[in-house]
Amino acid sequence: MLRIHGSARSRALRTLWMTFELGIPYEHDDLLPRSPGTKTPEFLALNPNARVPVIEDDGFVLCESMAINFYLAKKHNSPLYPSDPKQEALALQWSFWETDRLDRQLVNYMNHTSALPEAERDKSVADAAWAEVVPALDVLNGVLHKTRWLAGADFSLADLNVAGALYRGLSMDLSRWPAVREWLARCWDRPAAKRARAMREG
Ligand SMILES: N[C@@H](CCC(=O)N[C@@H](CS)C(=O)NCC(=O)O)C(=O)O
Repeated sequence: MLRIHGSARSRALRTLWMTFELGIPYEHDDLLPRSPGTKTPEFLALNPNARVPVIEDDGFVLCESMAINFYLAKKHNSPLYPSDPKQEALALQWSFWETDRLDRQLVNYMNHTSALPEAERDKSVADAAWAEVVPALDVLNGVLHKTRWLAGADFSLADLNVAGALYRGLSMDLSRWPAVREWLARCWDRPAAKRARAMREG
């Protein structure tokens, strides 16, 4: 049985989305980031980074949300896992790209503009993050202007990983990036995505 450690209010959102796409049974350890449950010896034995998500799959332990989705999609022979090596490589490319160019930058921007209590917000952190978010979204918009999906002719793991990470984009003004806005809406319109989103927002 698959066990997912991590709240929908964390990067485990993308793990839950993938799990719902696959329609597989799972147990949920609804752990919030930095909560005491992430500091216990038992949790640190699973992920010494003290971060979520982590999965246990019949004894196999894996962290890093992008890797988890590759594993789950491949193990369950999902059509979301590109069978063509070039498209598989594109899914890797976009997942690494998102992690490098956008993932933490977007979190920092949202934390320091809205999510954190006002007294804890630091405008210089928000500004530095935004200075990296803008060129990354420019790149994504340029690509999505020419192609409907990131790896191949249909929605795939590549789209899920990047759109999952761009959850916060759903509440941002994306008018500068219309192709991103439309693609994000298409991705998050999927039933599995809506179910994951309802868990986060419910
Ligand atoms: N690259 C990791 C990042 C994991 C991560 O940073 N998770 C956050 C929650 S979204 C966390 O647990 N943070 C705890 C901390 O910052 O101490 C992944 O994609 O899984």
